[in-house]
Amino acid sequence: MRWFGPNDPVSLMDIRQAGCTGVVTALHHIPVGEIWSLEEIQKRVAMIEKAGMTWTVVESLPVHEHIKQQTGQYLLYIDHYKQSLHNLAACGIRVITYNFMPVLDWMRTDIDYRMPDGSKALYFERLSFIAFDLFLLQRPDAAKDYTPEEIMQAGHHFKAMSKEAKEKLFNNTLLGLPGSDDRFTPEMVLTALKQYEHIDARRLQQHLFYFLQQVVPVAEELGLKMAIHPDDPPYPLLGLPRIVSTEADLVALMNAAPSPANGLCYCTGSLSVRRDNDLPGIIRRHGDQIHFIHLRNTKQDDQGNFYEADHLDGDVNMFEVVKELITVMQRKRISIPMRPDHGHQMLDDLGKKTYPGYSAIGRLKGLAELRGLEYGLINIFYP
Ligand code: DNO
Repeated sequence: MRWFGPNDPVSLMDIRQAGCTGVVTALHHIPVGEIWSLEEIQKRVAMIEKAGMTWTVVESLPVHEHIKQQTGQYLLYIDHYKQSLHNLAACGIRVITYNFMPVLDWMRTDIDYRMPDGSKALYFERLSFIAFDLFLLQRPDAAKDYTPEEIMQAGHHFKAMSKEAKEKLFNNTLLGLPGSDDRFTPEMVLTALKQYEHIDARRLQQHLFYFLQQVVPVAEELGLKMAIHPDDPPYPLLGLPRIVSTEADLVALMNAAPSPANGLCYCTGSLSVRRDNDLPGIIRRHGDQIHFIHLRNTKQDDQGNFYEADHLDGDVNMFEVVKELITVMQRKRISIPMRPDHGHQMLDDLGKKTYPGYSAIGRLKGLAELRGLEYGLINIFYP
């Protein structure tokens, strides 16, 4: 399971009791771009080992915005990145997750979406998102990205919202920005977006390829596995390019720096929001390059709204996905680290404040279901 570090309200013991042996974490207190020192890494390793588990995956070693934009000190930040990889390898950590999404990481409009059973899920509502973009952020040129029909509907939707609802929408939408404990103003967000004014998808892709060509050989030499996380959701937002959304994107980035070290964080929750992504097929075709697995389900309607469904429910055929993953692991005789991604806020967690999607009980439930599925499949196909 993922652990956000000593300030995470979900403790290492909670994670252990959920049945985990490996922990996924990051040094969130180190500013993006700075070197992760041996001392800081070792301290974290010791904390996790004291709790009877091991730190198996880094999520994330974040990529500085200057690297994505190829501006300012980007060469220095790439050197720092390599040094952090050296230090992580020296501490025995092998899998490094990162993403190449400009400005925002994940994006949802509602983090308290009520399920019929009273539990809460994360939700992306397209009209709310359009209303945020047009009327709260007031991004110049935003209207170009939507149809007249969508703009009209978003206008009605926005008018019907209370002042509190608007404020909540604004804050929720910006939770995926790094440093989200701070309050953002529309001006701050618009300034960040402006940095990408002249960077289209092609250019951003070249920046990613350059980064990979620099970093992957180092990772390979150190015996590390790099795992890029797909865009969430997997399409352009707020005028920003997104280049890790489709199978073709994944193939292009793997071909840009061919190496066993240049691989994927296979995230079903992110990839499934595009209906043209063939999830089991991606495993069949690229299983050798999957270094880390996020299992999560989504349920989408025809308007493009989606919520995070129970792990075994929703649009992802989890049976097929887990079956394909087991096939890869059995063929290669390896175990690929997996974590249940997100979970509903439920039971005692309803009164607690945790990172959106990362309460304990919902993830524990997801993990238990996924392990049951895996156990059943292994016993049927590989008795
Ligand atoms: C959200 C996560 C992402 C992920 C990063 C990886 O819940 O899946 O924030 O950790 O994109 O770099």
